Amino acid sequence: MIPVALTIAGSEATGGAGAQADLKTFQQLGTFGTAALTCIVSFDPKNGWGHRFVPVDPQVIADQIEATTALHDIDTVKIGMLGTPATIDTVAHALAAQTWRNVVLDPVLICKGQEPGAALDTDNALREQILPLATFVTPNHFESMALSGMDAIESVEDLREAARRIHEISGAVVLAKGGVVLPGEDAVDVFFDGEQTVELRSPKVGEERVSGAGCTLAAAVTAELAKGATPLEAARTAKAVVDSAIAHRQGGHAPFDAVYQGAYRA
Ligand code: PXL
Repeated sequence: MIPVALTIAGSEATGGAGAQADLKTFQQLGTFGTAALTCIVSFDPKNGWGHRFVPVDPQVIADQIEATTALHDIDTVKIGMLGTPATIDTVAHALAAQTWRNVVLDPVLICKGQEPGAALDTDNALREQILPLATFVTPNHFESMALSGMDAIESVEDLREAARRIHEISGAVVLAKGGVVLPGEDAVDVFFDGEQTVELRSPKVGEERVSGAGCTLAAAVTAELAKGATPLEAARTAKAVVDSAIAHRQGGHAPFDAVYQGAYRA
């Protein structure tokens, strides 16, 4: 049997991010990809490519998770954009219906196009209801500050501290992403599993963010864990997948490019 990976995430129609990126990554890494959609994001080309965001009805989210988990033996799930407190509540309850070997959380905190007030409720619900369920969490620079309570993360040392703090509050393995935000030649991610801290480095590919990099990283971790990799092995492979996906990125008519996972070879 091919290992099955489930993503609980939003649709991003242009194919760069969200469930589309997750499924491509799952496929590329030799897993059988499944997806339960939480929301539909449509970029708005007439409005600076801002996000138009529509949540999926909570019962429909629950139905999708019920269907995939009933049909397949799934012990490894990735959680991407949830977007509303009602969705978070639904997903938290759906996850509680079975035991999981791996719950990989990409803690997508704010999404352009959401009201700041609604976003705060969503952030708090994510922290209270989903973060405790996570076994592996992949915060970016901004999410690392929000989750760790640190006012600034300006160095790899700061990122190491953030990873330690996020591990303390969640108990999860943390892969904190410096990305292009931290200064220096390398994109540095910090892995912390409660015992060892490992810096994962690779040369930056440009200084621009590429759409879908965060989704791809967490999806690659998920696929590798589904296949039985250790958390550190999964993190190393995921970083290589993202490096390749950024190097082979796809341009279009938006001011940002999108990752392409299809050139990666193990
Ligand atoms: O990259 C974050 C992200 C996650 N999920 C969905 C998105 C985005 C960003 O556009 O649209 C559905």
